[in-house]
Amino acid sequence: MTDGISRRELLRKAGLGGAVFIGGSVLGHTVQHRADAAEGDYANPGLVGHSTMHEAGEGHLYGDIYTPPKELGPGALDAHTFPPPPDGLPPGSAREVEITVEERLIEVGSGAYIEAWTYGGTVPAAIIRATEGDTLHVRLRNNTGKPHNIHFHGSPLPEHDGWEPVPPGGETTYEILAGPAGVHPYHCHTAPLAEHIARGLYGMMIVDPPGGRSPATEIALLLSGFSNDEMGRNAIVAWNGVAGFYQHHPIKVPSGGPVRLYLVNMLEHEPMASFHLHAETFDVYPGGMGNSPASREDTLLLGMAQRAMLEFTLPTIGRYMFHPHQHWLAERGAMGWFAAI
Ligand SMILES: [Cu+2]
Repeated sequence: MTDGISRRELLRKAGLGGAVFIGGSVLGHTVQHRADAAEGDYANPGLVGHSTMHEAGEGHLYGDIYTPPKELGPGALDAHTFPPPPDGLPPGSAREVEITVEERLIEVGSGAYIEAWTYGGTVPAAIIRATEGDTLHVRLRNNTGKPHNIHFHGSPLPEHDGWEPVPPGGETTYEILAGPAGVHPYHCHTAPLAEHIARGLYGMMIVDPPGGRSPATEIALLLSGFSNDEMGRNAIVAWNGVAGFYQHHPIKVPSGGPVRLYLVNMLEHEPMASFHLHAETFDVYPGGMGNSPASREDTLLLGMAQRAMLEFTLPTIGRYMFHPHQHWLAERGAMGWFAAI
């Protein structure tokens, strides 16, 4: 603040607000970030209202920046945090999946709203689960004024690749052969692709091997970000769509019990992100594929659309932090906790 006038107000008065802030975000992101924080005056994505991004620096703990929307209780993200269990249908079953593209105003952090494009009204979309060899008939209805579609990763039939736009009001049905066993993203593939993803059109498909996997507490975490006109791309970063959620509502797992984590990076505009776990290491199955782990790590680097299945055990009761090891991502909402109980 300067004489009661924020820097942003000064820039706006000078007619420079947007341009200077965009430049600042590219050339001096951290500095601009802290200057904004000192003002306590964060603008928001979507770009309605103001977030409660706290002041950075002394007096605040690592990751204690975004708070989740107050209406969201501890179980609000359960459908995304805990994947639906396998339903027991025999391999080779046919599955019907209905997905509608809808525009929604979504609160991705307390007071921070994004004008989202969604599959089924949520960001991320609902988790799809199938068994390798199943056939999915995915009926997509586009209830928006813009073309959209769905492209599935994995090995679907090339004629159902999903890149062709589905026009406003249109619909199509994709026939997707589920596989290989692993974890695969699905997302809109309509140009401009970066915007269609950054606005929320993505989800996770878990494909089980025939016979299933060993018992474990299963968790799903999808990393993505939300833009902001003044701070630039990915002003907010979130696991499962809500900044700061798992910092305020730790994911409970049984201490000493096996945990299986399905991890997907859908963070547009960033060449790399990572998942780092404190106080324990994990087995890595790249793409969730393969029958034996490729490595043992405590930090896993993931490019855009890369994913992995991690297996680990948290041996003792306590809190175990997780976050991208790109701290400017963690500090924008992607720090969280496992609580081993
Ligand atoms: Cu789209």
